[in-house]
Amino acid sequence: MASPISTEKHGNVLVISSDNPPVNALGQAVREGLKNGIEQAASDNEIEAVVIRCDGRTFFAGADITEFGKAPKGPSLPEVCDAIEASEKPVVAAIHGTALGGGCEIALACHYRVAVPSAKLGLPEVKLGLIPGAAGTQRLPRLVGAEAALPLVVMGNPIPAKKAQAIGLVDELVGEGSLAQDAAEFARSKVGADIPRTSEMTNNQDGVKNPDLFDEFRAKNGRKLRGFDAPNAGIEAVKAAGEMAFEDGVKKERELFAKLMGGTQSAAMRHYFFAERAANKIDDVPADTPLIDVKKVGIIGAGTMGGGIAMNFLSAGIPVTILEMKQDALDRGTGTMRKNYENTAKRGRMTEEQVEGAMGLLTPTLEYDDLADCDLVIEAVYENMDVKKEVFAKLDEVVKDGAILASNTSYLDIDEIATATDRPGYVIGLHFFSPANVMKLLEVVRGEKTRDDVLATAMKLSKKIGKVAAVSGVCPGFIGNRMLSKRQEQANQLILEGANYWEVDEVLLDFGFPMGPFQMGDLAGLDIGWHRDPSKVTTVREALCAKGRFGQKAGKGFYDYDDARQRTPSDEVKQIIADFAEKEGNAQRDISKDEIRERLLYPMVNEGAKILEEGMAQRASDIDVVWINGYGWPLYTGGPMFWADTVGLDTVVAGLEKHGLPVSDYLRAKAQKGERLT
Ligand code: 3H9
Repeated sequence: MASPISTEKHGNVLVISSDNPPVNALGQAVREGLKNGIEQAASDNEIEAVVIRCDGRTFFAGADITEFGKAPKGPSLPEVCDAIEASEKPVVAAIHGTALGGGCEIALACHYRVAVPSAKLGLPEVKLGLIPGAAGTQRLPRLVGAEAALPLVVMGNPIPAKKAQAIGLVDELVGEGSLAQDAAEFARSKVGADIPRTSEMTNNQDGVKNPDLFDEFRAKNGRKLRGFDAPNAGIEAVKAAGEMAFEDGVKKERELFAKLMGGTQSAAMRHYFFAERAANKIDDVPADTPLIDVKKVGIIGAGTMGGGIAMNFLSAGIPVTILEMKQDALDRGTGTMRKNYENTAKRGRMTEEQVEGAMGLLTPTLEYDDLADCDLVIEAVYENMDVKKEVFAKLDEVVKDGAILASNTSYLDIDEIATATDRPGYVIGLHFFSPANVMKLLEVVRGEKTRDDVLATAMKLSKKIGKVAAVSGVCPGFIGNRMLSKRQEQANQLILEGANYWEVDEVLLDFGFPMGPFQMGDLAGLDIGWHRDPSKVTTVREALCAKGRFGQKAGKGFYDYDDARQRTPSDEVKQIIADFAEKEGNAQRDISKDEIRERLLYPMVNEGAKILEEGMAQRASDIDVVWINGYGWPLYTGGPMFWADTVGLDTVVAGLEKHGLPVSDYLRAKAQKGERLT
């Protein structure tokens, strides 16, 4: 097979090019080719300088993740980096697209880095539960200092070329259209100059002079990093870079890297990386399905949900017409949207111009007719089948043919909604999660008659508005809420059997969720869907509402809240629960944290298995995508399905049986055959 690496002489400069689509991952053949290219440059007397560049959409986007866990073949990435750095002829990295992970490490091993302004550089290994493993944690701080290196290594977010230049990671910005020529010219200008080798630099001494830097960084970012192993290893490695000789630092990095690579967190996060990408693909919809051009979006309902949904499109530069029934509701809704944008601007994440730009794309209206020329209309009205059907019948009447009609329902039957129209093929569910302008997940609900182009367009659009999409079939609650209801059932039951509700929350917090079910209820409002009759009390939740305990907004729900929203368990609620348990004749007992965890999570796995069996999710990993992005399931466990595989399906089945909970045939069969869900 032809090598993905080619070389070409441009006078005294050898240009080494990689052509390994889609992202120039540094697989075996690429590494071999790079090493050969450097050797060729060394042995050719006409050559005085070298440029390393890539064809296609990006510079090397990292090591080839598909090779992880397999026996290493050919030169390792650290070897290739060392060979580049050791070159006696200056080597220049010519960067476009994204120089990520191993790609950034290649660039760090080069003697100079030039980039186009649109390029991004970064070390995202932490997002795969790893740290850089080709001396990135040792070379980067030597080049840019420990303080500037820490966020790159520990948080993993790439930075634009301009910022990279400001911290010293990029030497020169060059024209978007002339990278190859400019890089060669730059390389030529360095012939004869002393060669700057990153491994010999000493800018990392800032961390030695001020060792508090590391603890301060940890303290500042602690909340975001809670539960993850890799970020701490990253901090340790950057610290080591200042304290150790390069070779020793590299050894330290390798030890940390190898430990992470062998651990479950990295396996889980690598699973998630591919899961997110797989979720965007629909098995029976061809990749080349023609898309519907969505140039204008209509939203029905300017409440919290409708407003949040609208913001996604406005932020992506797509004009939105938003409809309400009454002027004051419309004004309130658009006012909230503006306020949200302005708050983002205050935090420095948007400019005033961008706020005005987004709001300028919004057209508020009270007339259905104004939705006529929209390519996509999403309704976000009250969750009631009759109301939804009425809205869809009206839309069918006024909106142009060929437009997509979507419902944001979180559990209603999309197929039934579609019957209100004469175009069921154009009806789809787009279930956003609250706050819709923030939450990453979009559950795309495929109705029985939803057309391929409608579905493919929804998936494409989700990417454009920065969402992570997963497809669900039509079933009550779809993937996410259907599984959530099983967890909630157990949570409600556990507190009637003697578990304290704050312990139930704590078990999930310890597991890695941002909050437990009772905290979540308090945050969302316990009065959602309440019948508003304080004399009618059939559940603990209704009993709380009857006493005005509506949740955080009322200062009291399951918990009492102080002015700083700190929560404490409430004696009143304890009594309410105790009274309820007595009335229902529930014997009280001590319930261990293990039992709580198993009873909350195993039934979710069981429901996930049923969802798979019924074909409501295409693949187990789609369920993981839903739970990680929509419900705070900890990423480092890989999602409920991957987690169940890690625990062992036989253990899950045994646990369900021990607690007297149902086991689906599908799950039992998988466990018996020793198979995995993912
Ligand atoms: C590393 O470097 C370790 C080293 O420090 C040490 C080693 C010793 N490998 O995301 P997209 C595939 S760790 C293999 O849809 P985009 C991806 O699966 C690595 N495959 O495109 C998809 O395949 P498919 C550190 C990869 O334009 C296709 O490429 N680097 C890799 O939205 C297109 O991807 C990273 O973590 C890979 N490294 O985004 C960067 N990357 O079409 C990971 C992508 O079959 N990559 N693929 O579904 C990314 O962040 C994004 O892919 C990127 C492009 C921003 C580059």
